[in-house]
Amino acid sequence: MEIHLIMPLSYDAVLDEMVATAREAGALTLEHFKRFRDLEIGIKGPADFVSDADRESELLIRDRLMGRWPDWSFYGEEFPPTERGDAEHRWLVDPIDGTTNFINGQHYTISIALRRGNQTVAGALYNPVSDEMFTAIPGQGAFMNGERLRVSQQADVALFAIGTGLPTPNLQLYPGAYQRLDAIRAPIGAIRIVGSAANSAAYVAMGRLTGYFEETGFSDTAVGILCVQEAGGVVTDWWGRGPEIYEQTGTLIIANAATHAYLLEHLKDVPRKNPK
Ligand code: LIP
Repeated sequence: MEIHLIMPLSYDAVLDEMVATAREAGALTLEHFKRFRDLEIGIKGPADFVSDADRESELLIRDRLMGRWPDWSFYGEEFPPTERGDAEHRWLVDPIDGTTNFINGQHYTISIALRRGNQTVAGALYNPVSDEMFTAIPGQGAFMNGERLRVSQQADVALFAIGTGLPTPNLQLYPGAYQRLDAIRAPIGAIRIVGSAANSAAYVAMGRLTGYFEETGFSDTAVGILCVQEAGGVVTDWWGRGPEIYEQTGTLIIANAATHAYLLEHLKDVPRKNPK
């Protein structure tokens, strides 16, 4: 009888390439970003300003990674997916997460996840403004610029710092966003809107936030989720369910254990876009 073994692959060298690629995309997008005040004189509208940078960033990442691993499929936010022969591996990329921040000259991130089946097997998340590179491989820990990350151990509710996103123009698409602030606000220490879902998750992994919740896209958060899990945090949907649900709905709690328990308790009954 023939026996087929699925060999575990080492993704260390792949991660090195992902990091180099994220840095290149960071340098490219920063060139656009530095000119955000041109928006005041109307050379371009905000949508063109950010979409030029977004699209150039995605093309750079796609060309570089697909040039190196031509059999792996590519899913980015800006262009239709590129399907390739390898049935297991695919890239999941957000070329600029935090587009509203970008338009306003504030921190944004570039997120590159490598998925194998339904697992994220390597992740690189780069904030070019602060030059912070977050990396993770399952079982090997999460790092920021090479330094090991641990989530906050804070268990005092009065000192919780909780991140979220807050839609402004498209409120009908995100029902309940403001009610949720009301539901969680007292007696916690702070609510912060970082403006990039990916960056918010990275902040949880390193303890700048004790927790984060939102209804958002999985391509924004895939790397951040892995970083938080590797840094000792908890990731579920708003009712405590796992990736089979939250990867579809994006209804996420990403937090240390104490903040996670608090958010589960306070979010379960507030309105949301995705049905329970
Ligand atoms: C958005 C984030 C924003 C978050 C949204 C979404 P985009 O991604 O930047 O902070 O609140 O849910 O993830 O549109 O900038 O790629």
